[in-house]
Amino acid sequence: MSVDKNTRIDWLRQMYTGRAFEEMAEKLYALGKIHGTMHLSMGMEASAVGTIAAIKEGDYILGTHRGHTQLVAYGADLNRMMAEFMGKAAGYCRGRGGSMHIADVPGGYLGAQGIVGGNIPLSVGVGLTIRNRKTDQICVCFFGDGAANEGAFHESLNMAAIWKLPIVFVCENNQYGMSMNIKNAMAIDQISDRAASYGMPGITVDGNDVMAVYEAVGEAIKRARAGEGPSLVENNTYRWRGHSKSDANRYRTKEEIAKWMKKDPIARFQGQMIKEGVLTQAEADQIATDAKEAIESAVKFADASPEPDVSTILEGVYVE
Ligand SMILES: Cc1ncc(C[n+]2csc(CCOP(=O)(O)OP(=O)(O)O)c2C)c(N)n1
Ligand SMILES: [Mg+2]
Repeated sequence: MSVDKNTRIDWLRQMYTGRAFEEMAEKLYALGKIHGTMHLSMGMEASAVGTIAAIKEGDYILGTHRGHTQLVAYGADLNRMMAEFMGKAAGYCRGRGGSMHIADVPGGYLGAQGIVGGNIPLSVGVGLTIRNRKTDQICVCFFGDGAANEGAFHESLNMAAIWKLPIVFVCENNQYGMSMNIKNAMAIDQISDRAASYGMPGITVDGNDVMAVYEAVGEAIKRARAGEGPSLVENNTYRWRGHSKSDANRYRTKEEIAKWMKKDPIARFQGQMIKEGVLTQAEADQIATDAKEAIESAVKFADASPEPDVSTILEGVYVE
């Protein structure tokens, strides 16, 4: 599949922006400007960007607790995103959602998800809605390897398959569910093998190769849009940081982390483009600088935004 130069440069920009957002979020957390916890996806950028590159306007995305680059790739406004992380009134959810519950429902990003696997049954509802509307929309549902061991995963894939719903299930297999390696959590080598038991196609791809992800998800989307039903795409990848902010990383070796850091999806994609002669090192450096500047400017915006007014605290509370 050939993808034009400008589109590929845009993917690189999105990956750099996702990385820069997380580097900044990590700093702001350490400074006490972001509260709660946070799950960083550094090292997994190609999975988010390659997947979202394959959707079109009007489609739906259900994100995860590790979804910052998913949001960036979706085209979230960085100012409103940063304000949300910092609990400010100008945030996407007026500062109430934060990293794990940020959503832009009008735009189609139906939300990050703090309940592991909680978005998988929701995607069945989204798929059913699309089918009832008779539009050609599709829904992409992200989740992790850990979520693929939950009952909700199995029930949802079964229902999506029997009803031929337009859903692409995207498993971001980063090899760990919290501190447990996938080898201790399942007896199969590929999560995509599970697809066959529900009667849908399943494929495992190198999740650090943005083009491979784009192609696999693109095929699955084509199928979903044509009314042929759901698919499962497994993006094999790795998170560089600990599970969350409270993780001391004691369950994996420095060597293992270093091995995966050598497979950095950004350096790899950039290196390919430079080798092909469609990008220069200077242009790549500029993209990286622009990404950092965009994030710094988002922090300025968020810093200047007021805290939500206390008088609004019950707005959006539906059960008292
Ligand atoms: C239903 C539920 N069970 C447990 C948790 C605690 N928890 C948060 S993230 C996580 C691990 C999830 O692993 P995976 O699905 O592989 O996603 P990853 O964190 O690796 O991106 C767990 C157990 C939760 N948030 N929700
Ligand atoms: Mg995982």
